[in-house]
Amino acid sequence: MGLLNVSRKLGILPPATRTDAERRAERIVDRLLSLAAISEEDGRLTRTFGSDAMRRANELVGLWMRQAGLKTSVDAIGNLRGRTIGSAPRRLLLGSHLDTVRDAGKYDGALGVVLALEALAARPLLSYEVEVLAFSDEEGVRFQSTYLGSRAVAGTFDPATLALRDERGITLEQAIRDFGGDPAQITECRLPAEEIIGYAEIHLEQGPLLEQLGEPLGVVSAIAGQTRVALEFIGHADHAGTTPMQLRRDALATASEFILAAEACAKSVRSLVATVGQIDVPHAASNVVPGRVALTLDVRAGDDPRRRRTVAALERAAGEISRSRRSELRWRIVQESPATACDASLRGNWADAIAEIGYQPIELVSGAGHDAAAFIHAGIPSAMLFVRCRDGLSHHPAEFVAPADIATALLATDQFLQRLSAAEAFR
Ligand code: HGY
Ligand code: MN
Ligand code: MN
Repeated sequence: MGLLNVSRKLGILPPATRTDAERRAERIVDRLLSLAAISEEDGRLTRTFGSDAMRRANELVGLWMRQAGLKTSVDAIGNLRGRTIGSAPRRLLLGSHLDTVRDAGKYDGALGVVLALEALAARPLLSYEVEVLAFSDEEGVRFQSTYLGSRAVAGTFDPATLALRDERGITLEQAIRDFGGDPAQITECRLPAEEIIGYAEIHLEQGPLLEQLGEPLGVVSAIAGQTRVALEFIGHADHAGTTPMQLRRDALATASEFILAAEACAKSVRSLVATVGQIDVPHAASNVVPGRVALTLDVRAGDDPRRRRTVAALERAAGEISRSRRSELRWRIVQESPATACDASLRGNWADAIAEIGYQPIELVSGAGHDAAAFIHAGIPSAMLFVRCRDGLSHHPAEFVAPADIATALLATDQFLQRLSAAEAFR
């Protein structure tokens, strides 16, 4: 093996040139624009689990994977997977999610997949295999789930979630079949732990810290825990014109009192956030007192006992408000994910890679959930690289990551892969 190859294997290659990285970053931006045009809604980007838009996104990204020299497949839960075909006994998992929230930005999820492919397109000589994972459902928009795709790969998929129903009453199980997957084969998505070095994810920060610090990159130390609740207040539908105020059991007024109580409660608890993101008044009409209201509650904190205490307090508050208005409360925890710490060794590798290319390795906690949490829950070493985003904005169509910061993230990823190769070669 020539000196160049040995040096490459040992990860002591000088970083690719800035100009080269900026050229590659342009292709990433072009691809993100192409991907953002694949939506299930006109005029805005929305791609939810099992949709035709997800199928078309898998087709396009699958083509890019094959252009990067990867062997592609779609697994039983709709994850698109592309892997190098070599003889190394272990593999690094790289990836992020292809599903989006409604009216989403172009970078959330997609950046991690497209940037990973760009890093591999440079055909780095590595002492391990790589598998790029483009997950089928991280946001949980359609089923109020989280990490469906990554939990399947990590081996922690809960079969009970197959019974979750979307707004049309379609079960997750049926949606998987409709997409061409096989619920009975989901356990086959799992990779044997002994084959996995770990999971690495590149993701926009979705917060303002890096921009405030004037740094393009950060290393995630931990991912906040989250609880997702489905609530329903059941009052009584009545005529808006003839029902006296003191006789009403107005479910929307009850929900409104709860929403403000949840906001006040979260403001009083340090390092915790609570959000009612969805509210639905079935059979709503302007001249009908709302009889039923369904809403979602999302509670996040880096401290799990604090989050759980707050969720319990909010359930009590919802019950008290409901009783005071002669209504009934239905409260169902749909999903819970504990706070997770990223792997120290992989975090150190990201930090060294960032320092190698001349930047400060800022450490920060992620308030947003990420597929990396599913791997950490399964005991698989995982770490994330955060990339600065404008105004910290995300889950919004104006979400933006500067091409120069994408180029910097690419240089850091090149270094991360090479450093890991040296460590794996001498393991
Ligand atoms: O909701 C989240 O934190 C992530 O964007 N899925
Ligand atoms: Mn998101
Ligand atoms: Mn995301």
